[in-house]
Amino acid sequence: MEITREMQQEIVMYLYDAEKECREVIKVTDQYPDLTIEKAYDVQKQLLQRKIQAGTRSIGYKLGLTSKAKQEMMGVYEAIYGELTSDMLALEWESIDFKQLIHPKAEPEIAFFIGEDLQGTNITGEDVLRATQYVAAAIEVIDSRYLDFKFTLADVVADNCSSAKFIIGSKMVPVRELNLPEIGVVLSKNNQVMATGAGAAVLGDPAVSVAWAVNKLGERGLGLRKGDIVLSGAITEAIAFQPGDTIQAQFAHLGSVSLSCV
Ligand code: 0L1
Ligand code: MG
Repeated sequence: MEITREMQQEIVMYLYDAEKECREVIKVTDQYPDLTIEKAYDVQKQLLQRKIQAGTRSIGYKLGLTSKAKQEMMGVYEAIYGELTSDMLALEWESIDFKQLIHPKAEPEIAFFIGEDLQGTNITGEDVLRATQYVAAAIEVIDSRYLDFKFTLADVVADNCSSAKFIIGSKMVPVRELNLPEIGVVLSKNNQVMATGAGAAVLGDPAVSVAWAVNKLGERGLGLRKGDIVLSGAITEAIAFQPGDTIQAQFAHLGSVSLSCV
């Protein structure tokens, strides 16, 4: 069954309301099994428009499913992208309110600060490095709107790739000073190490991951703009947290970034 414009609008409001009301919902493909990935990106874009109407702003992109482990777990061979909005940006010194989320998880990522517009369908990791002003440590909080964090690829794309919040560390480092695949990170919860990894876990190189997103955006006539922030993908598995928990990501060369949840 073709997913019509009306059906897309219905899906947009279904996901918009679930996020706003902090409640988990049955995945979209249970009702619309014919939702394709391309149509799911259309839904994602319309969901963003709805959020912009409500007062937020687009400030960049995030990559998901960038590790081989996560791709294999979902039986897919491609990453996905979602859009970051101004209301997702959380500050390290302000606690995250659990009541505003459903079942959040935290994952360490390298954030790129884009210094010049970048658009195309043949963009390489080198092109991304040239267009990047700084990189910084980041924690992304993902919070799927779907029951038990279970979904198909089309579901998660429509749901803006589980995006919820992100926090950026205070140390901005010129990207040319770093070898991104070799940057190590230790992810801790309440001072206990939960996971470790290195930048190479993100499609071999976080810059290659960002290039993948630019090429994918390019196919839709879109691209990165000067000033965009890009979260390049999770370096370790995502860790669930609850009120009272503190999560810290300690990066080599980039310093640390943390979140506390109340
Ligand atoms: O940022 C991410 O890696 C999440 C992508 C969507 C998959 C998930 O929610 O685990
Ligand atoms: Mg992520």
